[in-house]
Amino acid sequence: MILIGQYDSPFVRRVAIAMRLYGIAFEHRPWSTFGDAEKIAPYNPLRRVPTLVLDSGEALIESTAILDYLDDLVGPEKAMIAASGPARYRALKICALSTGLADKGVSLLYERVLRKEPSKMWVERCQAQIRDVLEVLEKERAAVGSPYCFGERIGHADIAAACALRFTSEAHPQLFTEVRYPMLALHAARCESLPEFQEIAQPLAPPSGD
Ligand SMILES: N[C@@H](CCC(=O)N[C@@H](CS)C(=O)NCC(=O)O)C(=O)O
Repeated sequence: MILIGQYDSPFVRRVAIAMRLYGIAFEHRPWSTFGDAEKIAPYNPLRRVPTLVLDSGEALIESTAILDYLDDLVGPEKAMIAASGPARYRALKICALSTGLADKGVSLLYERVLRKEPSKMWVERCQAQIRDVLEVLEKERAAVGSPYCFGERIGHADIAAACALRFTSEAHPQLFTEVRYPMLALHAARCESLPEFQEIAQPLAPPSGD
């Protein structure tokens, strides 16, 4: 399998970390969505990452759909999410809040680096969305005493949250501070100390508007 995308993307990173934790081998093509857009296009007309090219040549897109495929591959015992019931839909909600946080962080970053004059309305909206999601995630994390969101084992919700938090702290350091979100900071630190997180990391390299 070939995973396309750079590890400064919280979406690519969550997929790559899951693949490492599952022990699924893959080749990595660290193509940039802007600089290498035409290399990505034959696999994904949206020119977005992550894109996972299967051995059959078929390409999967969207981190959540890619993880769904990988979960199926490893089977329900190994899958890093409950197969059904409340534990599954709660985990999917944490994943959605985390990837939504990352979406808004990416949007806010593009607004800053790609536009000569950022839209004040859009910037304020993204900032409010980011702050409110962080507040909710902080409360959710504080309510759970276990090392990870759903017990002793790391899951997709933990990975999605940690990847989104790292991206937010690099792209918008003023929005994510340890003082304001201590439980999330603790969660991020716990995940980032794992070898898979340390190996699969890349400092943020935003596109430039030039
Ligand atoms: N919902 C997508 C989001 C992926 C995404 O936003 N990727 C960014 C890189 S961090 C990208 O491809 N940006 C280029 C673009 O949207 O044109 C997912 O979960 O895979």
